[in-house]
Amino acid sequence: MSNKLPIIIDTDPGIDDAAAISIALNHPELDVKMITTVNGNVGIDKTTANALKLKQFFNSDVPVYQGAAHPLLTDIVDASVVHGESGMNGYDFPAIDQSAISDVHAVEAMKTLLLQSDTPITLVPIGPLTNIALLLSTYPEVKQHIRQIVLMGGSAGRGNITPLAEFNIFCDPEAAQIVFNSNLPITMVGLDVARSSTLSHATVNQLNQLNQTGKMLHQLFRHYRGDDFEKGTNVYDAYTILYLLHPDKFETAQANVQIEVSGQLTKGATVTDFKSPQPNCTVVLSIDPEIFKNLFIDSLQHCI
Ligand SMILES: [Ca+2]
Repeated sequence: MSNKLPIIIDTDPGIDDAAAISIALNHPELDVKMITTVNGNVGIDKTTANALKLKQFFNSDVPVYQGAAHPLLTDIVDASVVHGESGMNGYDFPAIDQSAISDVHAVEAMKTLLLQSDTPITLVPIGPLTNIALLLSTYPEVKQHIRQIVLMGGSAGRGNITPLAEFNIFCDPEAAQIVFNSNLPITMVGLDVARSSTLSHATVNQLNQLNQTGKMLHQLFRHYRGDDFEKGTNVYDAYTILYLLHPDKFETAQANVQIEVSGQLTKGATVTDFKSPQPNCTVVLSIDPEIFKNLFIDSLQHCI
C-alpha cells in the first residue's frame, strides 16, 4: 500500500493554480487522485482546458473532470484581467486533446472515488468552493471518506478583490458557507500566509534556471504580475500543497470562520473569530519567508 497522501485538487487554473498543480503532480509524497475544475479565474471551459494543458505538460495520467459552470447563487466574477484571456496566458502550451475531457461531472466523479476509497482522501480546493458545496450537499455520505479539506481562500485580515473579501470566497460565498459549516476538519490557507512570505523578484527569476517547469511558471508569473513583477509574487494556491507536506513549518491558530453572504460592502468576507469557543477551522497565519522560499524551490526540483 502506498504511503503517499491521497488528494483531490479542485481548481480554476489560473496561474498560481499552475504552481500548486505542478508541485502536487510531481511530489513523491502526494498521490493526486483526480483534478476537478470549477468556474473561477475564468469560465469553466477555460479552467478545464488549462487543467488539461498542465496534465499534458507533465505527461500525467491524472483524470480531469469538469465541474460547476456557475456559482450557487451569485453572478460570475471574471478575473481574466488578472490571469489573461485564457486564464494561463504567458506560456505557449501545445494544443490539448479535447477528447481527454470526461463527460462525467466533477461532483459525480468525486463521489464515486470517495465512496470507493478505503483510505480517507484530502480535498484541496484552490478555486471557488462551488463543486465542494455541491458534493457535500448532494452526497453527505461522502463526508466520512474525507480526511480533511485544505483550501486556499479567505483572510483573517483584509481581502484582495474587495477590502474585506478574498477572491475565491467572494466568487461563491454561499458555497463557502456550506463548506465551512460542514463539520469536516477545515484548514483555511488564506491571504495572511501568502502576505507573510511573498516571493521576491530574484526568487521568481531563479525559477527560469531551475527546469522546464520553473521556466513555464516564470513566464506565467511574469505575465500575471505585469508591471508589478519586480515587487514580488504571491503564489497563493501553492501554499495549500506546501502546508500539506510541511504543516510544522507554518504558524496556525484555531478559529470560528463564518462567511458574510449578504453584506452590502463585505460580501465574501471570512469573519474569523479567534476567541470563539467553537472553532470550525485551522487558520494558517504565516511562515518565515526564507523557509517558504526554500520549500517552494525544493518542491519544484521534483518536476521536469
Ligand atoms: Ca485558484
